[in-house]
Amino acid sequence: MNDLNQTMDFRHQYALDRDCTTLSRHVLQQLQSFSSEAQDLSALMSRIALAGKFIARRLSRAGLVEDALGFTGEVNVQGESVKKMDVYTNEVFISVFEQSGLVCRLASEEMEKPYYIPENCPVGRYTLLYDPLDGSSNVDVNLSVGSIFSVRRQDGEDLNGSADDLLQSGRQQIAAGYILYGQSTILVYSIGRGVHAFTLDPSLGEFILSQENIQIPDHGPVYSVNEGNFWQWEESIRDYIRYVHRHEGYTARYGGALVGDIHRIFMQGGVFLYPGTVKKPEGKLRLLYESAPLAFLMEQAGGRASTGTQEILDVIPDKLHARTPLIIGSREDVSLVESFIREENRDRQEQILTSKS
Ligand code: AHM
Ligand code: MG
Repeated sequence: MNDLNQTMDFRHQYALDRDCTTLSRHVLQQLQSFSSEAQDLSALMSRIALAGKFIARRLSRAGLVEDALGFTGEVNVQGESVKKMDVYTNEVFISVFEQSGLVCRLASEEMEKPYYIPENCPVGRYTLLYDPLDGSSNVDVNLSVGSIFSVRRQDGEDLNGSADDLLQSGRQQIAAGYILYGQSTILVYSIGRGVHAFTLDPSLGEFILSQENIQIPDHGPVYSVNEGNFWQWEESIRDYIRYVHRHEGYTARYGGALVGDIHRIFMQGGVFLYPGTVKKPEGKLRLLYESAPLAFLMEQAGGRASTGTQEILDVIPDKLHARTPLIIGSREDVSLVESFIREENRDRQEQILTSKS
């Protein structure tokens, strides 16, 4: 082999096997601008990615380090037992935004009220809303979990600290995404220009573009729901489940962590459901930290997200921790579930009218 061939062979072995686009560069490319807003969004995404790296690192050694697994013994604002990792992940997001000058407030599923970073407030006109550790029941059994995030512009001064401006629809989001801590760590985001996935290369410590412009199929085989709640649902949801049981081409997949289940739906199509129950019609999932960010991504990928009767992105919450039923995924599958709900509502209306006449 001559010298030139040897050099080529060396380059072939060690060169990058893909175009190496980092997250911050991708944001700037998407916006085709170096405006201050573009720089802000790029910096925001880099901070979120940094939080993801801290969390992925801790999760990867959770069985080996102290205070990573198990419960703290406390109960959070959602009435749920707090895990040690819930506390850690919540604090990681706060730490990465302190002294960033970017974010004035952080509102999280784990905190009753938003956390203010006063030194950022004169310049940081954004609010980060997040679920730091989604699916935390999976942590102690080494299964996939995730973080979900959403960015909104701060509307007004919020001088009394009421954060009322956050009680607006999901259409106010300027960015949203999730980080899935699974076999590898994947960050999926959108700034309203498509949905893009980045995979963390642990040896580089960098998220590298792995899938651009993700589009969800109009229909998919998967239905993802906790069927253990079957007898607590309204009849319409039970009818939908009976329908998929009786028709070929459907398969159930449910991992207990929304981020993992939704990632599968993004990749393969289908529908994820967390409906309300007769006793709790609003369901379990929180609008601002879970449903609205995922709905933003889903619409960007060509899918839909609905409460069953309304688009998730149109729902205006009455409080920070408001919950909504969630039906999200491929357009045709979401519409099919809605058709069962409409039918039941129509039957109910007819019964009311007949009983009055
Ligand atoms: P969490 O954010 O407190 O972990 O709760 C949300 C999770 C979702 O990830 C998941 O889809 C759902 O709760 C699972 O709930 P269930 O065990 O009732 O099926
Ligand atoms: Mg959650």
